[in-house]
Amino acid sequence: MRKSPTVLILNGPNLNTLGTREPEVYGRETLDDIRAACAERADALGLGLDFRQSNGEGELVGWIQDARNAAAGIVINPAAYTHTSVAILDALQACGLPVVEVHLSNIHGREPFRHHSYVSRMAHGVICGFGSQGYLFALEAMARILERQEGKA
Ligand code: CA2
Repeated sequence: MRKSPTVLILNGPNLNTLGTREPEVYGRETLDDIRAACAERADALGLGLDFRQSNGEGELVGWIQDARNAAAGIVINPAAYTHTSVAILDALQACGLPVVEVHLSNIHGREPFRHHSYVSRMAHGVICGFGSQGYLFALEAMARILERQEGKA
């Protein structure tokens, strides 16, 4: 039987404290709630899931480098690093995997400094403003991208 392709979902700084403050912006769910919903959806889509969070830019870069040999695609909410990190952009570009960027909030309706994302430059697509549901949309989108890739192989 063919092995399910693994999708790596990466979460950036402070997302480990989700559900504890600013529920009007980020919702009431915790990152563990999102992890559980993603695991269920990945299973339904025939995907393996590796779901991680780090507060460190270097750790995220390391995980992206490792994904080259361990995952079929990356879904990433880089959190504040979205707006600052050329290192994460470079790592994503170098790893060569399809990337879907996700944000809980609509970054374009917020402060001007959140309107620019380094990652969007190379992402296949960006989902923002749908709260935790956005992660499920991102998984659906990744499943389609991988299906299309497989069709070409
Ligand atoms: O909307 C998103 O998903 C963001 O990536 C979240 C980041 C923010 O810097 C981006 O501009 C948009 C912030 C994550 C902070 O996580 C929190 C956790 C608990 C309570 C408040 C924020």
